[in-house]
Amino acid sequence: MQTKGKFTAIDRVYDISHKDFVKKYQNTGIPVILANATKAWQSNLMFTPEYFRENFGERTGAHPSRRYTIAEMLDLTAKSTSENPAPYPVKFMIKSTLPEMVEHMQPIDLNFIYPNWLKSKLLKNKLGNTDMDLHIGGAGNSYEIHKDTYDVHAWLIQLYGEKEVICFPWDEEPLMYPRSGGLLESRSPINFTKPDYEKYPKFKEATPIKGILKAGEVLYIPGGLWHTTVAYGQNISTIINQVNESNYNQWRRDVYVYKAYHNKIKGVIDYVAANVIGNVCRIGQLFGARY
Ligand SMILES: O=C(O)CCC(=O)C(=O)O
Ligand SMILES: [Fe+2]
Repeated sequence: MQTKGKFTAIDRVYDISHKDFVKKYQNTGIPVILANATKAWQSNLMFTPEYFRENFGERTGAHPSRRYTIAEMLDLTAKSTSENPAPYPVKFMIKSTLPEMVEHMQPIDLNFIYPNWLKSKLLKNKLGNTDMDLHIGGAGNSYEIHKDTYDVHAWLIQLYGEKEVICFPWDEEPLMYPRSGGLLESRSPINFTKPDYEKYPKFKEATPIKGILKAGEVLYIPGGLWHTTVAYGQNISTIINQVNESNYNQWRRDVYVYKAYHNKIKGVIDYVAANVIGNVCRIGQLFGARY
């Protein structure tokens, strides 16, 4: 099943070199589904609900309302419906809360997510999330329409089940009615599955680019692109963020804009830090460092 209406399909590629990916998708800002990408992992389809329940059932993740355990989320998403959806997203942080998973996700960059300056030790998890959010969803769950904080590139890795992924063309930002004020500028008030066209009439003109992301597949979402997801059944996914030369200028600008909204001085300090980090990574790369 898919949301209805006119749309273009997201490219799905089965075999592409890193070089061609960079040329065709990363440097041009086009989203793409890499259908074979998790084959780089030895057991790419091992991350089932049973695996999570047996190994991490009692570990917890955050939702604005309260914390939930993995076992609770597996129960809630198994019986989730569009009328009565499970809470979503509840964020489980893989590296800090489920670190045992990481050894089964090698190479973590899937031989595609590099260079990634967020890996630089200088960042220490600041100025962009370097942990990996794990999301357990169910039928009726939809993420808010948004673009990612700091314009990072995002790699949405589908570990189990499937969900619909929806991106919007670059020039359609005004049709998303971005909220205002710091980070909120990257969030839309529109409910994708039940849009209020009276309140947000321009959203009718949006022309989504969509696809169904299946277990083992990976969606590349270029930084700054508005997107959302819709689930029709139980599914589990994770996200890796990336910054490199291709989105560095946008990332640096956002670091300033978002921080300065709350505190001008903090904005300037972080902007200077972003400059130092960018130049260190750039020079490191010239000398052969692999981020
Ligand atoms: O997993 C999803 O539903 C979407 C996640 C996403 O876009 C994000 O975490 O920024
Ligand atoms: Fe996102």
